Amino acid sequence: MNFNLRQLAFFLLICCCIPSFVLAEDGSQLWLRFPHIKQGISSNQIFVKGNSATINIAKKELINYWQGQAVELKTDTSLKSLKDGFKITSDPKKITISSSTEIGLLYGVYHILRLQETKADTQNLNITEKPSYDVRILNHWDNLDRTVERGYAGYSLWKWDELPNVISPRYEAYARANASIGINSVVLNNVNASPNILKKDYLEKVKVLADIFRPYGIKVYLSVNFSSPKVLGNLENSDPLNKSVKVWWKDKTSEIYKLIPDFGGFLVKANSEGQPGPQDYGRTHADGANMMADVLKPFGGIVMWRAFVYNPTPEDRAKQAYNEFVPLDGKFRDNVIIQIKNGPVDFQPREAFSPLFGAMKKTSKMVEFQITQEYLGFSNHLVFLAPLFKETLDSDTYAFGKGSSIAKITDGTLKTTQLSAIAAVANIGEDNNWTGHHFAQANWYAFGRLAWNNDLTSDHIADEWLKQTFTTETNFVNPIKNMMLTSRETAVDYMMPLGLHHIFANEHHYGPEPWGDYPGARPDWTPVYYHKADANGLGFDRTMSGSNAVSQYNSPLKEIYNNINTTPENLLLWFHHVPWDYQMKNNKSMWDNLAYKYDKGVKGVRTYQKIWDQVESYVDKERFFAVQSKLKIQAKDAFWWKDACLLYFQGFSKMPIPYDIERPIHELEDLKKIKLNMKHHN
Ligand code: GCV
Repeated sequence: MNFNLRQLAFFLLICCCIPSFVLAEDGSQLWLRFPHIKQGISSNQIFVKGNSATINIAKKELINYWQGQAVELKTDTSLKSLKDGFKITSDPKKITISSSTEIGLLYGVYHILRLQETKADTQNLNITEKPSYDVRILNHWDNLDRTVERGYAGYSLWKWDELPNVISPRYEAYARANASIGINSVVLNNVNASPNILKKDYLEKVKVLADIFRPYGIKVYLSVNFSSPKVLGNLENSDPLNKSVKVWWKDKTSEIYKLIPDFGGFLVKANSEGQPGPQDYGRTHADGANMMADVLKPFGGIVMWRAFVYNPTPEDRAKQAYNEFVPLDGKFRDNVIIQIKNGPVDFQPREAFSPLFGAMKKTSKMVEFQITQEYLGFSNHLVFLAPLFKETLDSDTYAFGKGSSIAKITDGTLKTTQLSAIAAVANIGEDNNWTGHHFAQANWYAFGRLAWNNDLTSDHIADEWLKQTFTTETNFVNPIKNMMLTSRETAVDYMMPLGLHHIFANEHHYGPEPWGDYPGARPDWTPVYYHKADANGLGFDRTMSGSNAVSQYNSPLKEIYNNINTTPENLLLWFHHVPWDYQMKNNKSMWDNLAYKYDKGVKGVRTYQKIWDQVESYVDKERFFAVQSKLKIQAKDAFWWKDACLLYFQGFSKMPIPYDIERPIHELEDLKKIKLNMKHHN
């Protein structure tokens, strides 16, 4: 900025008179803002050997932003057991970051910058960090036409039409953001994969992205379509046991590795929701996955094979992945990892964890979370997902007795298998702020931080993110952190409390449609299939006398879930068909509890609006108003959910809405007429 003296005086006056003076921001800098820093240390305060691209990035970050002591970056092969982790020690004059890898040094640099920006102590450091998972991967559901399936932040970041010639600066910014939180792998394209991604011209575009990402420690993976040999190679079929199919994959894989020597491998959605797969030829998921694993093996690549399979059979959808995959345990190659959604249905606001995690002891397994808010209000609702991620990771499967949490099963602590990985469906798009809602950035951040260290608490992650993304002022951080930490439960309350699930409007999944029962549609794609409301009660009976999904859990969980009195109340309607007047622990009926939960959810969002308005002076105008507007939408949606669900279910319960809560403000018939024209890209 160039000021003349008068302007400078005016500027200073404004800064002094309004302590909360903050410049406009569009969120494009994510948690890497460094608002008060003009320059960091000089290059002669950095001691490091070598000048690889990764080392140069580390130096640049220090020169731009680090304002503390001198820094020594030391590669140290004795730290191999930390993998890409690092050690940081310090004295008042110097910080030493050591790692056995260069990317570990860069992670260490981001670590001290994070400490600086969160105003943590940087004087007395004695830190050792080792990543919880080897593969910390984002799954983009980006199509080649740049639409993003379940994406709510604009078009895809990948400008396929312009690549490989035109390079968007956002490719590097994206890699940097990921590296700053330890994400080291990326699947570029949708699991509903176009075979075209494997065409030569697309692979050349992929290579350019891989080259940009490499110095940031990020490997590229691709989702592949199982029919590729037939579609691209004109083969008779894509049968995994057909010799020419194997040769096709072998040749294609060599072609990829010639372009991208550190290519990560394939992600596969097979025989699921209409996608082709080995079962089209009477083969198993293991036959399909192993065929690909064999061709990737010589290059060090892996196959992430998804367990998200279900068909419109009379069998409970929640049981199908387990039924399909458990008999295949022990049959997968060691470079295959089964990617399992956190719940057995589909990324619902709350699900019981998938029982597959507690089974398949001879097979590598990884969690797939969904960062993009397909079932959580898109990019309109403020829902901080760390508590959901933690709930899954901390769930005890009892696979090896008490203490067999999903975290320990998947991160190698309970070592039964080779590979450790964790994935999440990205919420990133072309929007200036990357994620649509400013607070949705926190979910990208939270996934990365938990993939790095699954012991971190939601509180810690929210705290870090807020301080870097907004301000370290306690009067801002404390109330807003509290809002974030309660926001997932609030969303569950106003959408689907007590274990209700999948009562969303058809296809686009925004808003309620508990009455949804579409003539001719697959029953497992209708809300009535999931809530089963009738004159007797509400909920899906998955007990031994119902679908018997409880039997897929290890003892004592199967017994706990089988018994209505011991089932956690937040999963009651997931496992039981519960009478409307069933007395819950607070001595109120299930119906009353349902009503109070919906009301609590609405009240929660109304409170968030007040909390947000009270911190206006701490936030730049642009982001303040953007979040304020989104909270208004969220509040209206919460009312909509509450009224739609209570008025509809009341038709069965025939019980009054408790008189001490707000009365409905909608007519059920009007709500039933709402048909949103939302795009759903498959
Ligand atoms: C990529 C859900 C979503 C689909 C998604 C699918 C999956 O069904 O609605 O859009 O497809 O999950 O995870 O494969």
